[in-house]
Amino acid sequence: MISRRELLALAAAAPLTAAAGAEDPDPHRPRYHFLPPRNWMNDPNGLVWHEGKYHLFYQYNPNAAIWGDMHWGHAESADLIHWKHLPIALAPVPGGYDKDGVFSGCCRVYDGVPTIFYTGVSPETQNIITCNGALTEFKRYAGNPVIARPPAGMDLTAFRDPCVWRDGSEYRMAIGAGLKGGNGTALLYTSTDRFHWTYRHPLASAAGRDDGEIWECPNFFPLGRQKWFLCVSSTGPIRVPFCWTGSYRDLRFSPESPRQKLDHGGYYYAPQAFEDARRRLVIFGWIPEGRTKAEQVAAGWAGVQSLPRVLGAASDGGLTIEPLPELSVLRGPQLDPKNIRGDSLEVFAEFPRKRPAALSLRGTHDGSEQTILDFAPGAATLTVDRQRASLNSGTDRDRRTVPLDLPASESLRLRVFLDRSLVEIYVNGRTCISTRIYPTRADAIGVKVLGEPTALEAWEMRSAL
Ligand code: DQQ
Repeated sequence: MISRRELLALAAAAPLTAAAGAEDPDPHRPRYHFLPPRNWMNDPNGLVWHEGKYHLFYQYNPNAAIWGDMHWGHAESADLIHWKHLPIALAPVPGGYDKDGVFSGCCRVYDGVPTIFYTGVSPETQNIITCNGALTEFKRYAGNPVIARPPAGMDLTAFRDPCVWRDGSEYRMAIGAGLKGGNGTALLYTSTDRFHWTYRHPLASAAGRDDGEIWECPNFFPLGRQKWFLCVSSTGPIRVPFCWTGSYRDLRFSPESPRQKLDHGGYYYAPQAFEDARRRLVIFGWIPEGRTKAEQVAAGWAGVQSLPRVLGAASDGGLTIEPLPELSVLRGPQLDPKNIRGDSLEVFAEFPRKRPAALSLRGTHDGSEQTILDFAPGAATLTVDRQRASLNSGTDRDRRTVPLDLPASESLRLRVFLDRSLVEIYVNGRTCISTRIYPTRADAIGVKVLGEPTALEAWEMRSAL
């Protein structure tokens, strides 16, 4: 284990500009997924569309490529794909209610005013900041904290990450929480003016330990005409975003679908959803690194946002998850299916449902490095095999088998977005798997397709930053 002091020393020695671009010498740094120019990023925050621009804020440590000293970084975009970095939006105020960190939260536009609801620490309190139209000026509400402590009599392990919505003329807030010795829960508050809040009861709670001991970063949104969507980032026994679709009546959410993992890769976490300009429910999630802290610090950056994903209601009551269709603007030259090579690609492959199939990515000529996506038709699983993903034994190298929601009547449709050290896999618009790989060899750019694809298309991807 490397100590925090050693890490900070390494951070001080790390290059301060690991900026992306054509001359970027860092072979692992993604080119079309969002990440800040340098240092640490985790949760997406405050996603909002206002005055013709999308705003993406994010948990940011401006001092090092490790978690700590939480600020809100900021970027804006016209299309959710190409981002412009803006100055840091929010910093802890010494001696203030967020002196130990500006934690996660959301941004909503009420009466024309972009309004941020977020958690200040410590202790964890809920606070409000209002913004100008360009979201470049931030004014702390004089009455902060608007929720200064957990509900009376509740012993909590966490009390953070407010998600706010409107219900008629009133306002609602769900706060991520964990009951000491108990389960994760999302606590529901109501307000008539969005500044004064009253605790009601849990909006929803974990049914057991398996659903999580703390629920972080709740997301609660209407989905289609009838349903609501709840997603929480669950910690312990596994750290993963769980979601459900269901009904919302009398200020309570009742799940009507089986619990679904929003991503099966073991990295994606703390996603945040919002309604985009076309009223689609779009979600971004944080994808952390899969290598040692020392390597992250030496690289000078850590953490990537997923591509924007569009959520929808499936006919069986579950969720559909698709990459934002406009991402096709990033497609460069289409590649000959017999000779697909590169570290920055989109690959679409369709296979018969009943036959084995596999796709190998980032392979060297001798195969000593490669990552294999292996479909087992009998079990209807996809195994992501990273055992040879990198010759660097300090990187994550495991095999993970993911159950697919794949009826016998459907062919297997794989859409794979490879962005150097990041792989995002979409299977039949229902299952997502995000993983990290760090090949060491310059010739680790080979792609091989095994099986009998009925369709195979690939494109080089352009940089988005
Ligand atoms: N990250 C934030 C918290 C949140 C956690 C702190 C989830 O607000 O609960 O950086 O990754």
